[in-house]
Amino acid sequence: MLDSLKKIKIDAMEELDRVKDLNEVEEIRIKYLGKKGVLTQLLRGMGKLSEEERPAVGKLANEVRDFLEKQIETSRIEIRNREKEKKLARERIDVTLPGKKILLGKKHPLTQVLDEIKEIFIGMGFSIAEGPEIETDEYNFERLNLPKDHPAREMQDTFFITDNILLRTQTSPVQAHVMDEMVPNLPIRIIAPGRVFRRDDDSTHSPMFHQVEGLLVDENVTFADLKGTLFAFVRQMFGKGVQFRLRPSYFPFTEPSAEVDISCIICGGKGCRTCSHSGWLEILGSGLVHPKVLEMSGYDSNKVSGYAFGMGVERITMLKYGIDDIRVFFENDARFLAQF
Ligand code: 2U9
Repeated sequence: MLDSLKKIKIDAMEELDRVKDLNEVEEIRIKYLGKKGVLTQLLRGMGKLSEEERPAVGKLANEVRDFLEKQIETSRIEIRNREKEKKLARERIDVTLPGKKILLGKKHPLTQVLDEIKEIFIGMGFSIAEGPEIETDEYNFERLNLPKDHPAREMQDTFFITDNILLRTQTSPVQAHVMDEMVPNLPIRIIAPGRVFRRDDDSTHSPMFHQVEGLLVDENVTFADLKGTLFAFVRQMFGKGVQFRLRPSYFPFTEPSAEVDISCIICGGKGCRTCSHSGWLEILGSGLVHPKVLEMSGYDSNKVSGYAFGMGVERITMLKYGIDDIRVFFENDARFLAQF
């Protein structure tokens, strides 16, 4: 029996030397170590052995089994390594193939336009001021010459939180805070970009939208300064060829007040649906700061004057890109956003 065990070991080793793939290794394992395998069968016959013979045969049988198990595992590892090397030798990296495109996110169109607006005013010496989106009635309305019973409050249907706390309807309270901090220093030259909230909801009005409002306060500020600044802005924003006009208007916080129109950038001024066939597009409101507004912050309106303006970022973006529904900005549809 000892001889048979030695023979099994030699036969199995010879067969293992010739294997070509993992399947053949498995066949050898089953043939020798499987339930009906040669070694297993032989061990079953051990019962017939005498007490003296048994320990030596048992010892050798265990050794042969351990040895074969190790050899089988070694063969497996060798075959896997050989296959890996063959695969690597076959594989060639084609450096002329186009690379995989990495999808990069980009800025939302409103952020792009807001950044452009900021850049233009920063270029003209303005600083950026920011403030809270939740405001008091005092700063959102009263300090802008809109007392509690003022009819112009109707123009800004408001989300009130309590009688005196509200979601700001404009960014003007930011400018009022800045004036409080600055008084009596001059000049004030700021823009206040940010989110504002009104109870409005249709294709051109959203309950949340973005404004940029500007304020300049100094000695001897005139309407000509306002016109020059806004004209410079319009030319940088919409191009050199665009026409520009001021139209008298009314705001409680400016006097006199004017709306700014540009020649329609869709039809060039000939008249189309976007400009309601007028040839003009209203893009911002403006005026000289009302003396009462200056006085409420502690400035002497006999010595100091200022101009202010305001624009809706959504409206500017819609006009710039010919978008006719404000809601697309907030729907997060990648097909829309990918176009910018
Ligand atoms: C202070 C004093 C005056 C800001 C101004 C406008 C004119 C204006 C609208 C444009 C479209 C708001 O987004 S919109 O609906 N704004 O027309 N805003 S003057 O005047 C100020 C601001 C702060 C202390």
